[in-house]
Amino acid sequence: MSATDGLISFEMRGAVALVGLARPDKRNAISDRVIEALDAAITRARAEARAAVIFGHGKHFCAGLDLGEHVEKDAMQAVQGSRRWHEVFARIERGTIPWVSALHGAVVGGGLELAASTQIRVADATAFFALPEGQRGIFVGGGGSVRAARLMGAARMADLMLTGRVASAEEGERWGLAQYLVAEGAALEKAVELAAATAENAPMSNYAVLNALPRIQDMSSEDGLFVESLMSTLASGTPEAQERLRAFLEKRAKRLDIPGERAR
Ligand code: 1HE
Repeated sequence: MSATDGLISFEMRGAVALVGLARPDKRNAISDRVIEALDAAITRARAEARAAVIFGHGKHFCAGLDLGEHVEKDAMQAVQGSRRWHEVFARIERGTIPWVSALHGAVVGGGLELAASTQIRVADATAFFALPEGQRGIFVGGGGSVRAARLMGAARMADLMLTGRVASAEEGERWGLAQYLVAEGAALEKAVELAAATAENAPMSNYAVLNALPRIQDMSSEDGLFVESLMSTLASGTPEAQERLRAFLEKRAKRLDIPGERAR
């Protein structure tokens, strides 16, 4: 068996790693083995790719925590499990390569927490978002109270958790749970396209977006502005930045697409 244990698929497309939750018979529910397989896939993606996409095989992205496994755990095992999710998802959120999630069907509980750890989320028209922890008698444990609450706001998250509300793909996009909304079946292709675009950036710029931006959100404005200056100086001091700046000035770089000029 590979390190991804048959529970996660791994494929390279150019510079982009495609990581698939491959447990469709259980709606890609996340067990301890799935978390370890995901960790192995993250390690491999970091070594082999410049960007990565995570998606779900079957009809749903992910139905969250494996409830069958969870029900057997005592409090100590449960807290250790939650902390392990935090470690693994942090390697996506604040790692070395950008991650894009392609969302369809259920993006529920821990599935939403996983998606919230990626930098870019693409939802297709079938995607729906829910946090049924309240109905299951538990609480979020995969970083949702931090990451998902920041994306949609604590009031919307409280509503989802208290009332069992299921948000549609359109609502999810409006609430900030996905930055892109595409037609049914088109999320993976769009996610790969976006990941390939991120792979073209200077690695140090991507590193700054992944590691400085979320930390600056946790700082006071003054500290954030100071860290921003340090990070931007570090990034612009690299030979790659110098070459990219010169390429623009010498008209060797592609200019931005100006909206309105596209159709011409
Ligand atoms: C599961 C899980 C699961 C499905 N753990 N086995 N998550 C939830 O509360 C969501 C629970 N799941 C559902 O509401 C539905 O399964 C779905 C809406 C996602 C999909 O419905 P459907 O009709 O496609 O599938 P199904 O018939 O409900 O489920 C198919 C199988 O997957 C079935 O097993 P089978 O052996 O009877 O075939 C289900 O039991 C199994 N299955 N979801 C285990 N989650 C770190 S804290 C995070 C806390 C949470 O994530 S709480 C939210 C948990």
